[in-house]
Amino acid sequence: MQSVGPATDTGADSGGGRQREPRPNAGRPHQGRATALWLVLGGIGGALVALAVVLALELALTSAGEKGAEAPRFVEESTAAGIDHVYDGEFPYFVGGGVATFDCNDDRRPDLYLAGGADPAALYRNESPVGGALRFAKVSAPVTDLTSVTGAYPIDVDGDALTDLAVLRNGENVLLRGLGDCRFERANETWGYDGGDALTAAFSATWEGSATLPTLAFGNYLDLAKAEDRSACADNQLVRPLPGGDTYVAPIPLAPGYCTLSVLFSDWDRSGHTDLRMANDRHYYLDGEEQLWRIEPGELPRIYTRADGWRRLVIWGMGIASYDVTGDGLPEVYLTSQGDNKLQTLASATGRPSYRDIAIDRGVTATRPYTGGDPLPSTAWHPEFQDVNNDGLVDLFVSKGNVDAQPDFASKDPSNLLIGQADGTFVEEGLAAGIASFVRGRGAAVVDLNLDGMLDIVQVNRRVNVSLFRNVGPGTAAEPQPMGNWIAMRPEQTGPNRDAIGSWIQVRFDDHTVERELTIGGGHASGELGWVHVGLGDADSAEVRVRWPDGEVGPWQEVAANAFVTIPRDGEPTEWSPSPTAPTR
Ligand SMILES: [Ca+2]
Ligand SMILES: [Ca+2]
Ligand SMILES: [Ca+2]
Ligand SMILES: [Ca+2]
Repeated sequence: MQSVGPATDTGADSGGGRQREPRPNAGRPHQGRATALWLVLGGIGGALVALAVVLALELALTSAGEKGAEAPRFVEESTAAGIDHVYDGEFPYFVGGGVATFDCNDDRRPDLYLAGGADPAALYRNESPVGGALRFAKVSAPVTDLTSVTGAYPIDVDGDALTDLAVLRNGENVLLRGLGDCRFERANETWGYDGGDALTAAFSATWEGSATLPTLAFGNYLDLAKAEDRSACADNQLVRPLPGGDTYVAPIPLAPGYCTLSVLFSDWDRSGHTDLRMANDRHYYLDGEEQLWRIEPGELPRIYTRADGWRRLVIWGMGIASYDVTGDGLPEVYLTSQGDNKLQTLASATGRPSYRDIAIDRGVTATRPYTGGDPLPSTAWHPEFQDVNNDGLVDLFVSKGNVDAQPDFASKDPSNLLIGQADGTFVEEGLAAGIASFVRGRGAAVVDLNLDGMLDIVQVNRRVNVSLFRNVGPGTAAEPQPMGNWIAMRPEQTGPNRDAIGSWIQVRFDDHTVERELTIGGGHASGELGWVHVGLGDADSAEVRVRWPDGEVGPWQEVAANAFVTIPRDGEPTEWSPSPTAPTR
């Protein structure tokens, strides 16, 4: 265990202004290749010619490096890893198909809970050796093998340090209380939660004020009792705890609902409290739009209106990803849809929720398939910002796949891996990365499944097995190679909200600062709880600071790169090393 003291520079709150000498790109693969080539050519004589060749090669590689960051390679190995699971069923299981990634047996490896639609959901325990091929073991139990599951989100509802699950269903939603060793118990009655009977595919949660229990938001899709009526979207629900209590009271309807498929509590204006964003599917509503609800503790929810600055946006809203792409401290919002996707940025710094679209500027519209030859528009579901090549620039994964057999949309519709560039744009690298396939993707997670510091991808698919992509960097399945430095963090506090949801983690390295908001919600029917990953490029250390959910800001603390670090609220960052092999019971 290694802990490190506070960094010398406590810096200004805004961060990012501090300059350091840029590091030389020592250890970059192309330099090794160039040196080897020089030696070979030198050996066969004509050193001067060889030098010229090397210089030209270096120049070409350098300009290529400036033009575009490299994508890592992914190896698909779900069957070999022991996963045999489909998301299946006719309408209404055309939407949903999520995965919850979280640790259920305290080895800090992310385990998987996979929605099955009409088939049972399944829990898989992660038995992957560190840095090795992925391996999972199915954990069957009646309490988790529920049918009619559309998605799930991990959350420690009762603050006992055992992660619980919010299971979303066509029918009654179920809260599962974690008991350890990947066992769960139904907790709807214990916590006073009425799971209702709606078709739910969206979830988010926030801790309001000093409440013991989180406030839960459920996004409901069609009202199936009135499904013949095209405007029959179900209302959504806000579920708050009894003030000062440890049970829930009757849900508050969030009406009108516009066939919601993703919801997210986020502090969009950095005011210190979170509001509730909703992505809604225009396929079924008549006069609907995207929505943002103001959620003020102790007050009834209120929809943001034109008078507040909210602008009407009508899309086939499927998924939400929130991340500060522009680096000004305010998160952008990526919204998946059919055809073009949106990247919303605040139109002004006035604190009004007026957004404009910068998806075209940044190269993230991802409108049509990039390979496979299908000319029709795409159908996008789960978006997620993560740094998959550890170069310090965030990348964007978007799962894709036809709703079922919609003729106006692409049937060969590969998921996207948009690699972030130094100029702020993104470049499609799904094909080079090896994740291009024509399965119908749904929910997903970009998460380090084998604890080697490279983010892997799990994607739930309609009717066919889950896709499980292991990130091998520039290497191969047999010999993965690291691709850049990284840090994986977990803030922890005592009391309710142990995972410090609502925190902002700031990571400062080289000449920039990355900020990440800890949220539960968004995506498409899929949630993650665990290590927060930030790529560091060539930096061999970083300074880390947490703005805790109540607004208190911790000190800058230096941490070494390539480590898993817990950040306790009242203590120093502590390195954690995984045991090389996972427990297998
Ligand atoms: Ca685990
Ligand atoms: Ca718990
Ligand atoms: Ca990157
Ligand atoms: Ca990995």
